[in-house]
Amino acid sequence: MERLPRRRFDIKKKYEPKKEGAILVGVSLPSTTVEDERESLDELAQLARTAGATVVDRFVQNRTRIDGKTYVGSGLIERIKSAAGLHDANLLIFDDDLRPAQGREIEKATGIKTIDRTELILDIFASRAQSKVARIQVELAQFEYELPRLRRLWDHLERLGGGIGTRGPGEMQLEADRRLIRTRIRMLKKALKQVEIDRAEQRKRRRTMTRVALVGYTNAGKSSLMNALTDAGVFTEDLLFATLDATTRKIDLPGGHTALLTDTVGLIKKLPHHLVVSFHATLEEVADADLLLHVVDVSRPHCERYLELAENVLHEMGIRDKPTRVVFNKIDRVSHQPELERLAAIYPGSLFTSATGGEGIEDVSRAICAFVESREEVVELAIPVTDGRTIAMVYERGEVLSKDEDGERLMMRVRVPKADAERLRKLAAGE
Ligand SMILES: Nc1nc2c(ncn2[C@@H]2O[C@H](COP(=O)(O)OP(=O)(O)OP(=O)(O)O)[C@@H](O)[C@H]2O)c(=O)[nH]1
Ligand SMILES: [Mg+2]
Repeated sequence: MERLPRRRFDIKKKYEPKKEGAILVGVSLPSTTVEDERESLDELAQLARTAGATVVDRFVQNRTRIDGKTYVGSGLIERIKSAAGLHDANLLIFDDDLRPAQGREIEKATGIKTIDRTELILDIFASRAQSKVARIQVELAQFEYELPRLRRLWDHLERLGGGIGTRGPGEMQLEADRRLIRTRIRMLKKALKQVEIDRAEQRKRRRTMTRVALVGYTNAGKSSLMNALTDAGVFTEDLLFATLDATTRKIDLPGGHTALLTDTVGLIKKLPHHLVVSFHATLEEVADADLLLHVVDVSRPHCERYLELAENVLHEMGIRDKPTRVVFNKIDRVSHQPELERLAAIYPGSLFTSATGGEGIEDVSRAICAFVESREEVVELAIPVTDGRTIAMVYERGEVLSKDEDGERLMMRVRVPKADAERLRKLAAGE
């Protein structure tokens, strides 16, 4: 991969979350219920905790429409200001996207650093990105997000002081930085293109195997399930977005079958658009899968909503109509059996597991196995030894189980995807 130039400043460290006392602010519009917004703020609080901030207060305002200038009304801005003084808060987190000018106005009115959900998620991703690919993807999303807000970034420096270098925010400097960021965005995109080409090549090589991807809301237990089914040993944690990069492992199934299992990044409501775009290489692993295991944390109240929310994000990414099995995970935390029965009735074919306790893991293996069997067929072919092209294709498309030769023909027993079976039979017969 091409070496990227060193960055002149680090926009990652926009604030020091460890020291921050945060106030959360949400708006309940006529299209949402107050309960919806409360739930959304609970999740925002979890995100804030994941970023290392301490939530000291929260506000939800009922409004018929958003205030163009300060997002919420001036009365609430005053209340937030006094609450911040009371709790010694130094960060406001808005649950919805703020326009750059709105963020500026709120900071002016309160004197407190203000970010929105997107910025918070970007920050979490930035601090958690481990692999080179994840780091490139996050950096790209951050720069794309920051570019139109660069003026605001400099305002931060002037008014709130510190953080990112201390150079003067002159217009020329601003323009120079914009150019620098644009150049870097181009380099990052180029590097990601190469990753996508490499991964597509890798997938092509492994095409004969059925591909299964674990998807679902963040913290549902996807990585834990991956570890229970394979020896991948991926990182799991009780905070959001523990996984940012895709991990793929071969999984051995009953009856000598195999498949490829991929664990990938968790989904969340209002996943920032820039992240969806820049995580294309990672999400392509999902788009390319033959079967999705949609993991849901069944111990969360209204768990079906998270199923629906994750499905919506998948739809937005253009992933729809894929064979899917729902996996209700963390059953060890549910003591109310009728609830599980209710879900089983609503979602036929769903599976129930405890990834950490071990229950139901074999059912998942069996479900994958049944899917693999439904897609594959063992065919017996007799191919003229002179037909190198068809023989090569057999090796490319299938798994050769046994072979024999009588001088003229090559007799093979091959496991191939059902979609290829008929074609190979015809080719072998010289049709
Ligand atoms: N009690 C219980 N805890 C579980 C189970 N499965 C996972 N966990 C815990 O739930 C937390 C999240 O698990 P992960 O496997 O990291 O979840 P994930 O879906 O990969 O999350 P992201 O990568 O952040 O999207 C961890 O603390 C796990 O130990 C389960 O079946 N029962
Ligand atoms: Mg994970």
